[in-house]
Amino acid sequence: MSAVFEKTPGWIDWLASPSKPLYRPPPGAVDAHCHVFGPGRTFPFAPERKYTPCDASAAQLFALRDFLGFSRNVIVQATCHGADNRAMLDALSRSGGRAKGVATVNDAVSDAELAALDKAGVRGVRFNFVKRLVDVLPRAPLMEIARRIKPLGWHIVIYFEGRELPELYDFFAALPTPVVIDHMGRPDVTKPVGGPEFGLFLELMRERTDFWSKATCPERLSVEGPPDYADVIPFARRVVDEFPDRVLWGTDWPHPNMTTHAPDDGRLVDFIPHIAPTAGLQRKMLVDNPMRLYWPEDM
Ligand code: 0GY
Repeated sequence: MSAVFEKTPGWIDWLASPSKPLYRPPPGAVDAHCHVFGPGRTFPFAPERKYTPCDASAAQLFALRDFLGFSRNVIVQATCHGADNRAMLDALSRSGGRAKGVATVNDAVSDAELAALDKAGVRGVRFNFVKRLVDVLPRAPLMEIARRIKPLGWHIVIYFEGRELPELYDFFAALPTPVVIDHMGRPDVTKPVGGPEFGLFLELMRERTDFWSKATCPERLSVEGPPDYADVIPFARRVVDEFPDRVLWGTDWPHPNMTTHAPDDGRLVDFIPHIAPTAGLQRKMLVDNPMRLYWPEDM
């Protein structure tokens, strides 16, 4: 069935037949950063969206999970759906308890709606500061949302560009809940790992010991590109080495807004041992850490 929405021109669809990874994740591994899109006919994209994706359904996500050797997903609300979380919630309801969610809410959300999201498996909200994805968000309502979700035991997922961190640092450091940073704060990987830009991100992680980072998105951060994304490895290694108990990993399927290539999810899984070289580190990043954050009841 064709989608009712026209994709953004130049949109690169996700790869329908990824390669089988050579690396086998440990039993119980969690893909802690992925999305669902639509299907647009059932779950229309938000009027305020900055891009229109191809469809990427829950069934397709769960088939990929099994193919790659993962057990669970954390489904992060994508900006193309705005604060309409229905596609993500539908995916949670179809997962048999094997997916948890991160929602987008605005300050008009009611306590009853927050409670319903919690019951459905949502464990956090996402604040997005990437200017090509969202209009600038005023900080006071975000802080109010943060205050309101804290009693639920949720966390906040933040997405921003590394070059913007100096301006955002104090706001982040003042957030009252645990925080998960998307994609290592999107460093410019042409700059040194030991330089001031990545250094500020590391400083934030050190200052707030309840902050976590996803060592994700080599396909998005790399300048060298596939298949090895080698220029991203030193950054991800640094995060895994210094924060082994606060690092997560995910595919980022279905890879929104890729303009250079369609990432091969099998090769992305093969990236894992390059950034987490021991079985112990892999187990923390893929199983223990995401389970502690998203499924503490199952530990
Ligand atoms: C990602 C990255 C991107 C998009 C979104 O919510 C989104 O639209 O997160 C991006 O374009 O960099 O994590 O999926």
